[in-house]
Amino acid sequence: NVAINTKGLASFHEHLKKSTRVLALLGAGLSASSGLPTFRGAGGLWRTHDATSIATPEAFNADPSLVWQFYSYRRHSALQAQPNPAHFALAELARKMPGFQALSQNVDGLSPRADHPPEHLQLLHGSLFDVRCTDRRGCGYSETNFTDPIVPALAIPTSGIDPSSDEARQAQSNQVHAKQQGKDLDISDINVPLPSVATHDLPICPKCQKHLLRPGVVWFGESLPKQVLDNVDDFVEAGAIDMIMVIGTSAKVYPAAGYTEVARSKGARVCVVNMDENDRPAGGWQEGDWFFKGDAAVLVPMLLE
Ligand code: BJW
Repeated sequence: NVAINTKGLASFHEHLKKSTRVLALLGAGLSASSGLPTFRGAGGLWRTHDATSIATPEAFNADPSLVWQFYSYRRHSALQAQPNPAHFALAELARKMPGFQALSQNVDGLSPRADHPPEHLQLLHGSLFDVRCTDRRGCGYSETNFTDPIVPALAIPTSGIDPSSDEARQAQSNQVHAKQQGKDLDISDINVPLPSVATHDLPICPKCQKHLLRPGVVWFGESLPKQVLDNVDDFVEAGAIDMIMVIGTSAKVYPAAGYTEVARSKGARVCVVNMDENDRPAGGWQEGDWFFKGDAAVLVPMLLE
């Protein structure tokens, strides 16, 4: 499934060899061959939901049970998944090239688990495994938490449904079907009814013991972590950039997508790795760009070898 222009590969390798300051903008396609669904497009996580009905603070305030179930499922899937050769190749580049920074939009923890040095990895959209108190007036509690499920009520997809209801029978049959295929229930399937989990059974802050915890990810309308933005700005301001690799992202979400144009303004050439040639870098194609079509898990190790 790899359509690669060998002339392009040679010129890419030649340019990489001369490069000392390189960015990589990473998206969900990087983790696709680890078995984690992307967000948009066919098979995407949000195919049956409006993104804004889940990945916003308003959605969490309106229905924390729905939103926590979505994230509990995502935490579980990410923990089952393994980093793929592309995560390892990027981690290796980070160890070899002091002027390399990966700007990851992924919250799945696979780059850290591939031993990507943290000082070369900016988690633009946070992590599924950071949780923090929702109290706005200053509890300030946060922790890294890999417990799966994070609370017992988020364990069983059918819990909370009246066991005699049609909903429960449908959920049960979907679950049996999924289990027969060796899979967990697919929560993004609209045919899978979600139980309602009582708010008091959701993760509660252990410090204030009052407010809910929330996933430490960046939702629409929220600012990206200040320290992360500062780190990226410092890198950009430190000098010319030789190249930005744009890997497995639809480049539709800002400010992340905008880093391609920022890098261009510092002289960078652009290399896109994507299954879909319609997913252009923000600002469009320019003379001298590389496009490698196919699976990032195959292409990235070839590009970085
Ligand atoms: C493969 C493959 C394989 C498949 N190999 N490839 C400027 C203009 C317009 C709007 C804005 C703007 N600036 C800010 C905004 C508002 C908003 C925004 O961007 N909206 C747009 C959608 C229009 N941005 C924000 O709100 C951001 N905050 C912010 O800017 O604060 C200040 C501010 C607020 C309000 C107004 C103005 C300023 C925050 C954005 C947070 C995004 N959060 C999410 C959810 C995180 C939690 C979670 O995971 O649930 O982050 S949204 C979701 O999209 C997630 C992802 O990180 C992000 C990007 O998705 P990604 O990774 O690109 O995935 P896909 O599915 O879209 O694409 C996958 C790609 O892989 C495809 O191309 C496939 O072809 C490819 N692929 N398999 C290689 N094997």
